[in-house]
Amino acid sequence: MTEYPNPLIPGFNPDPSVVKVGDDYYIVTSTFEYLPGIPVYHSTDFVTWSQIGNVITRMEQAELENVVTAGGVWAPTIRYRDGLFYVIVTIAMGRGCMLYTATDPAGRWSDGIVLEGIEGIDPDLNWDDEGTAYVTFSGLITKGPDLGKHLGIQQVKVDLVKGVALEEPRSLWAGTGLKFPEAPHLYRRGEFWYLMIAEGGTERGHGESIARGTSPEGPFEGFAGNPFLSARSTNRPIQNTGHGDLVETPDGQTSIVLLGMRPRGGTQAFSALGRETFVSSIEWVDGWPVAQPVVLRPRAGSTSYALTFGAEGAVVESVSAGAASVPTPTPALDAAPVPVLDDGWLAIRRETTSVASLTARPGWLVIDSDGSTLDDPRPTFVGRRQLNQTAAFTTVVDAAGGTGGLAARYDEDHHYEIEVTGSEAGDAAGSAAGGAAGGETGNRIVARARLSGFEQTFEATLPAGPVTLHLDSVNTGGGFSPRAMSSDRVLLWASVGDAVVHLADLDGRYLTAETAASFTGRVVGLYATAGSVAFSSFDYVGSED
Ligand code: 6LW
Repeated sequence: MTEYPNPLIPGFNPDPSVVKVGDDYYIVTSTFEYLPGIPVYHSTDFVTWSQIGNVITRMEQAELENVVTAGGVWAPTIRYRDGLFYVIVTIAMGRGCMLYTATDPAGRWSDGIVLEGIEGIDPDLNWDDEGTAYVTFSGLITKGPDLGKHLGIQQVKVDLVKGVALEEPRSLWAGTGLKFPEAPHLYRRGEFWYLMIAEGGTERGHGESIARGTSPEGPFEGFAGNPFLSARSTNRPIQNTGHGDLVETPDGQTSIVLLGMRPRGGTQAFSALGRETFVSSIEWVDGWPVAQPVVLRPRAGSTSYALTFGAEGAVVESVSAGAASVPTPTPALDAAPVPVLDDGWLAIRRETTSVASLTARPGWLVIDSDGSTLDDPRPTFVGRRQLNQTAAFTTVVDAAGGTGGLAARYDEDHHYEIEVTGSEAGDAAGSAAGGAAGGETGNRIVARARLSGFEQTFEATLPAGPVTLHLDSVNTGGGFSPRAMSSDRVLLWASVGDAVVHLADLDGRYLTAETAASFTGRVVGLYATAGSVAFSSFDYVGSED
């Protein structure tokens, strides 16, 4: 049994689904309100993974402009049949059950069609021997007067071309009685059809259960060993394990690709990175799956990359050896007429191209503010996933024309940031407002912690010129103290030449999946809130310290 790395795909990558086509493996994950949506990761050995594209690259594919936070792109399933890749997904509190197709999983993916008659989440797609397509889904009602009601695991036969259910949903199974039976996947194995689901909710009670029958429509008989996989009530480093998908790995074994979290702190309470993608192996005993515990097996060494913004787009100046086995900056999907950011950058409820320009000022990424701030649902922000438990992000910013900086974000209510207002912008704003900034020279630096209605700012000044901004996520040092109960500390600091200001040392627990609870993970990136702000680099160094 091969020991594959864990996390398999680090950072904000929940609800993984996997498909094997020949010797190639593809994994997709959830992205909620972020665009581009549904990253596609590729591997041939199940060890080295790279992002080859995204399914949702155009606004009109998903209509996420006004989707509520914690809604949006939930739980895609990727499948392949007769030369075509299919991704079926719920746009929760939005368009509903959507189907996208592509001949090349790197893209371009279709505009997508709504599958009418499927009310619920977490759709799975499979076909029987006659080619009848089945969508099996979790009957959680996410809108209307029955919001929150759960109908168990449901199924419909569908016409994939017309985009309609061919029957009223049938109930298949409600699991063992744990809350939220969801994430169903249907598999053919030998004489049986297996219906695997997640149960217990996506938090610490999460687990996987399975049932089997001789027809894809059931009836299904539950496994006596359910839930056959769970980390609940254990002290394993990887918790919340569930929402899995089965695949035959290169070692010839069955493996389960699933979500998990890595909570830290004295009581394993807070997960900075959110829900990540992990893998574990399965043995079949008497026709039922026996799962190995999901073991922490991080890749050796540190992960790092350094980006500069040249005329060709974001130029990768360096990538560490470790980073070769995790998502790294890749060329943009579409052969764009102008340089655009690579597939690993994310924007919020809008496309990255509507936020950042690589041509406005050669050698710089420029963000023009539209007056929004990070408290707004659609800020002018582009960022990347934090990939490691310990991480250092650095950027160089010229804010002579505005206000902007570097932010760590879970959602509009939970973010920490450090920003610069350059002297020209500060003079203009200060004079106009008759405020204190007027007449000052140099850069005004503000660090801000914004948490669900609370806000704290920290201020300093630095000499004029481009400012280097730092956002570090560091280990609390362990032990048992109020500080050690948290996931990490977030340090915000800035420098111009030899002048350095350390503005804030913040408790990271407020930017974790358990606290923000908005389904996403930690995304760190660049933003502007006034005028026009330019960034010349974006560097990352991460480790599992
Ligand atoms: C997803 C559901 C879940 O649809 O959380 O972990 C929801 N499981 O299956 C959003 O990620």
